[in-house]
Amino acid sequence: MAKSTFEYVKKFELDDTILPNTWMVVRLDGKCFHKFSDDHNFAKPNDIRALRLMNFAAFSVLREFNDVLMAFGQSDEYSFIFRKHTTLYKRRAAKLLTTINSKFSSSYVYYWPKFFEREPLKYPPAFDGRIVTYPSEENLIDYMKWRQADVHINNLYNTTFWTLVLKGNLTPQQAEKRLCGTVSADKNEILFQEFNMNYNNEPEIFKRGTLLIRKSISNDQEHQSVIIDVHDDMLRDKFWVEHSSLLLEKK
Ligand code: DGT
Ligand code: MG
Ligand code: MG
Ligand code: MG
Ligand code: MG
Repeated sequence: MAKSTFEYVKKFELDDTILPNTWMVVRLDGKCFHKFSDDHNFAKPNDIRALRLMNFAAFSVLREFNDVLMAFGQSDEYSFIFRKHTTLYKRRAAKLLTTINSKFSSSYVYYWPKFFEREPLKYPPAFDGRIVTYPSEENLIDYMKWRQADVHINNLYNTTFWTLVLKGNLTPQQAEKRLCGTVSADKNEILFQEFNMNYNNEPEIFKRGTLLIRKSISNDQEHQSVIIDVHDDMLRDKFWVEHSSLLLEKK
């Protein structure tokens, strides 16, 4: 069939192919989850249902896209790391970002009732997304460390803040003032001295977020790959030595 006279419009589509052989990271983040978490009565500071739902939605993404090596989630965000040499969607940025985001977002809604049995979803949530490329393994590892350090800082603050409010009967304003200028050791000390709480005993999922990785399991008959969730400390270089195979290219 002859080309239509309209077909030239296709030329307006710009190329957004990402550089080959680089680490691509898609990070999604809930839109206005400050409000969304209030509207859906999330427990403070951490709602285990909400975290498990995020993990399950990310799990659906990994199950569908084999080129996603691993994913890391915390709070209302999730990062997906593609294998370095992936040619999925010819490495077109918009195609990768939008497909991952919509698979994640629709899974979040689809599986909502599985985790929030008695809490109906009041309106459809949205997630923003970005795709960032890292040229070296060192940069990628630092990215993972950056996101996990963020969990630690926020969770220690939030845990102390909400303990002061819920158990110490301070107003949010008083709790904020109390924590102003404090360092990590001070917060650990407040929890321990005043509330007999050892921060170290808080659940790992709250302190460290969730890393989804693929693990191969083999017995005599067959090899299979499963997706597992771990809450290891990625800030220790030891983690990356022990898990060096994570970043190795499987051709
Ligand atoms: P954004 O991302 O700019 O559209 O705005 P937000 O409001 O989503 O802000 P963000 O992403 O910086 O912070 C995440 C918010 O989600 C934060 O206000 C706390 C809330 N959130 C996330 N997980 C939980 C949870 O497990 N429990 C509660 N109570 N709130 C949570
Ligand atoms: Mg944000
Ligand atoms: Mg957000
Ligand atoms: Mg966030
Ligand atoms: Mg199509």
